[in-house]
Amino acid sequence: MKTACPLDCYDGCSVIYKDGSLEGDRDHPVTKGFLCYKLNHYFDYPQLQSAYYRQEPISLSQAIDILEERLRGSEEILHFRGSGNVGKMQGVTDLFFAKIGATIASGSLCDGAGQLGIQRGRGENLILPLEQIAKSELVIIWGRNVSYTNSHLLPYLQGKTLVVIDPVRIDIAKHAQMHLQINPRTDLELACMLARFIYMQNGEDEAFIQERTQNYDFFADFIKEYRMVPTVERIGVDILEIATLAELMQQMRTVILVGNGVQKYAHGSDVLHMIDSLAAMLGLFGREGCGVSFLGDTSVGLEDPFAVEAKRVPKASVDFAAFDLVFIQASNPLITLPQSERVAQGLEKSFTVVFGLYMDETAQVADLVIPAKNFLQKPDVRFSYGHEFVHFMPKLEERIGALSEYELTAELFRRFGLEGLEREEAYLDHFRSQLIQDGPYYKLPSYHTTPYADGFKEPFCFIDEVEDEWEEEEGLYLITPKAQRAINSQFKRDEFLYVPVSLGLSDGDRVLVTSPYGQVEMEVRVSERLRDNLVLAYSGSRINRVTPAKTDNHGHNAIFQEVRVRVEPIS
Ligand SMILES: Nc1nc2c(c(=O)[nH]1)N[C@H]1C(S)=C(S)[C@@H](COP(=O)(O)OP(=O)(O)OC[C@H]3O[C@@H](n4cnc5c(=O)[nH]c(N)nc54)[C@H](O)[C@@H]3O)O[C@H]1N2
Ligand SMILES: Nc1nc2c(c(=O)[nH]1)N[C@H]1C(S)=C(S)[C@@H](COP(=O)(O)OP(=O)(O)OC[C@H]3O[C@@H](n4cnc5c(=O)[nH]c(N)nc54)[C@H](O)[C@@H]3O)O[C@H]1N2
Ligand code: SF4
Ligand SMILES: [Mo]
Repeated sequence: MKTACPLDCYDGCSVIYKDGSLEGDRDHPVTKGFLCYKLNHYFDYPQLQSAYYRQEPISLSQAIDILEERLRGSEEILHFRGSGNVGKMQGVTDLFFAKIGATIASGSLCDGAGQLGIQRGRGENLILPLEQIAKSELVIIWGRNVSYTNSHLLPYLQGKTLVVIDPVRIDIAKHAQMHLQINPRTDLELACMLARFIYMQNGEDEAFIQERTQNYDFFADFIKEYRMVPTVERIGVDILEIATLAELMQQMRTVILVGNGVQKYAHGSDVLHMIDSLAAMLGLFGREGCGVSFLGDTSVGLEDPFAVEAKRVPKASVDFAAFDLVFIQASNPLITLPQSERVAQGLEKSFTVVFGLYMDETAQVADLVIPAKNFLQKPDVRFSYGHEFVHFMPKLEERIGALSEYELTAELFRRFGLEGLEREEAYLDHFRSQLIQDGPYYKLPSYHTTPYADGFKEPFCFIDEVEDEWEEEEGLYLITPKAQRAINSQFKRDEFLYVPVSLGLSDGDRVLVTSPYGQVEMEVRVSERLRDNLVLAYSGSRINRVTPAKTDNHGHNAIFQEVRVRVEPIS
């Protein structure tokens, strides 16, 4: 039987389920027969076998009784839904929480800043289909660690000219023709310098600019405001490398694969808007073998039956202490939210319910833990931000003692005497009816072989100002990207602090990492892949003890890397 991986990943693999084991779907254009560590080891990580009240096992029906009683007795309720499973049916719980007047945590811990920057230019963040990546000549991998987070794309990159832009010498950089190992947080400046070279060489696509864009003159004035010598110095790479890349981009069919890495900063949306503006200047949109691919917006043209009106607070800076009851679903905020100490204090003050798969850190401190069914035990449908394919996930296993998101919602509707919940199949059909069917596959409603070939909704709007209060600060930059064998806090985490050789530390040393937001003790691994001014700790480690519980300039997205840290050996 076919299903799909439920994890928050570009690849959205198609999975064959046979006699209780999981295999990659050989016929699928993305999956090509292999899965990654996470799904290959899915059953090695023990899932909850019971509900718990204050750490004592209880029955599922007792757990729901307690939940009901607590919900009825609470005035301020927060629904906090993460991305432990990205199936669409996760959203069904919003229907209940909106009906009882709860606040819903929204905004993004992830790609929200970049998404906004793209919308400001192109209007919509359409997914770049794989066929266009296949037709490209030059692929610029910009702040995306494809070998770890997007490994099914690797076959599509063979034979291309590869350029990597990343402060870390990531694996794919070894196979690249160029690696611009820039200083962290200088992507906007780099895109600006590339645009300057193209402008000076009259390399822009005049017809495209004329027909499809507005305000190009403002953009041209704006990029001239950045003085070349100090800007290149700040970026920290040779000016010749920048000039060479600008030339390659003018000569070749170019695809830019931008990842999450560039936008974990206060001005994250401006970074994507600038990269998009650089691409628009070259006419890379709506053209074969060209385009900018970020984490694509799967909601374009999709009517979501779970969209609700509710009070909202941004996830990154949420104050759990302000709520009597916090209902956490598919998330492990004690590890994945910034400023962990603040998260812990907030959760301590509220009645915390965790609805999840594992006895993770947050479940360990929760008052009530309700086991969720895993992706094999409930029907669902998943979209992916990395390609156009949509997968249905039938229910393949029976499971008692756990609930699906739909089942919990239905039970709460019943207990609270609410109306308006449709049958589970009706929601799945609702999604199905909006998809494009292409042979054996379903594709996104917004799928187009060459996105933007018919133009943008409004003419492309170039960036012409930037709000950024960056200042030179004491301390090391913190890079906190995705680990190879984990999905954020799930599966095999990597707990080390990676430091450059220049710090004079050795493998196994213990250090105290400090920032204005907290501190954490970590074990060191020395890495030759890092620039001297940065340290690296993966998502899923305890590094969020030092990251800021703040949002980007638009009050929406987390800014995990907007921080400098001190690293001191512990003797
Ligand atoms: N194996 C694995 N796969 C995953 C995940 C996981 O946890 N593990 N998580 C999933 C999720 S939720 C997401 S959002 C995606 C994200 O996946 P990616 O888009 O790959 O994002 P990151 O791993 O956060 O960062 C990617 C790269 O950005 C670089 N970087 C950091 N700061 C900067 C900077 O200032 N400038 C530039 N140019 N580069 C920078 C980092 O060194 C890193 O190589 O991955 C998904 N896939
Ligand atoms: N330092 C640092 N922090 C980061 C990031 C980073 O790069 N660096 N990345 C951020 C990003 S991009 C993201 S997307 C977030 C993700 O952070 P989270 O949303 O917290 O996601 P996970 O850690 O993947 O999942 C947490 C829990 O989901 C539960 N779960 C899994 N499947 C199901 C299910 O089917 N149903 C239910 N009810 N629960 C389930 C499991 O119990 C698991 O413990 O982390 C953010 N935090
Ligand atoms: S985590 Fe990503 S690469 Fe791994 S099986 Fe799931 S979709 Fe595929
Ligand atoms: Mo994410």
